[in-house]
Amino acid sequence: MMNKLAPSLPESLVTDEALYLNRRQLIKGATAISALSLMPAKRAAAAQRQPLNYQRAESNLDLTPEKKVTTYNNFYEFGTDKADPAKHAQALKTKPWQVAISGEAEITGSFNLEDILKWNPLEERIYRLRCVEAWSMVIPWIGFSLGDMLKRFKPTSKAKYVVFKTLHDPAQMPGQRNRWAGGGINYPYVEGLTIAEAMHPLTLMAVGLYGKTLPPQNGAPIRLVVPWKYGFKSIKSIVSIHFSERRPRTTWHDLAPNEYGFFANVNPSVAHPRWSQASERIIGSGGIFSQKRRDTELYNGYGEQVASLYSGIKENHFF
Ligand SMILES: Nc1nc2c(c(=O)[nH]1)N[C@H]1C(S)=C(S)[C@@H](COP(=O)(O)O)O[C@H]1N2
Ligand SMILES: [Mo]
Repeated sequence: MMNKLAPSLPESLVTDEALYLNRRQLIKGATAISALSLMPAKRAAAAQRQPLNYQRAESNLDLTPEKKVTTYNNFYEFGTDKADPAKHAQALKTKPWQVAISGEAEITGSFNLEDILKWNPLEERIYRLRCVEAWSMVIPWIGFSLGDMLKRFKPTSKAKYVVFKTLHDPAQMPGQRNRWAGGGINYPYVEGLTIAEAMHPLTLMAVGLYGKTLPPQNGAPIRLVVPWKYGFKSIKSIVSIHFSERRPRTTWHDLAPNEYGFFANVNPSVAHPRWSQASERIIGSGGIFSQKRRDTELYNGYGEQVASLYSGIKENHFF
């Protein structure tokens, strides 16, 4: 389904980096103010995405158009507007990239993404994404099971939780420079899963979407995707993974403890304090006046696979 009202990205916005840098040279002599007006953030060269080799997936879900997936984003490190990440994240430096492994595991240390990528073959996973704001997408991710990666580090019996952190680099991330620009979040963004959730085969470490490496706005070069939980659990641009004995503090829970819990499993019958979660807007399904909705499913439709994770849990795992 194409969205006729969606603005299309003009060719002028996707000029390659060399050309863009040449333009910068050309305007060097201009005054700062006119340089800025010639180069609004929107004109930043789109980050180059590399094609990936991966095993394709079959799915009968209707994919969200790629343009929507890469222009309607939540990545508060780059601003709180849905269009901000695509505008402000293009210069994010994703090479070289390292992920630090620490805590309750036999093997810890810093690992290059290039090496991590050699450990497991890449596969496509077509998953629903349900944001806590009551909109949804269907995204063809490319990655590998988080559990397959974590097993290599031999977590100890004390590893009850896995804690993830996003890059903290205010020089690259304008949302981290002040509270107002970054939506009030105390950076770095932190998320966590129980060890059982982290080891579940559906839990994905994604490095690509739509056949290519992730664009920065979607969490390049490596991000989490937990399809049965609200989207805020799926932390982007990960630089640290920590095995912990204790439940960590997590970003959205810290920000509004009465609105966002640790588990955040999708449930249509548990309303957010300020809105219903019973249904969701399908992003890319039509224009402002014709956008379709669907009923939200328990565990976002993945209950058959994941409900057993919560059978022994007494606390409210829907919060
Ligand atoms: N570091 C970080 N990760 C993040 C966020 C964020 O603001 N910062 N937003 C979350 C939210 S609310 C959602 S819905 C998803 C959106 O992922 P997408 O932009 O790839 O669709 O990313 C999640 N991961
Ligand atoms: Mo979200």
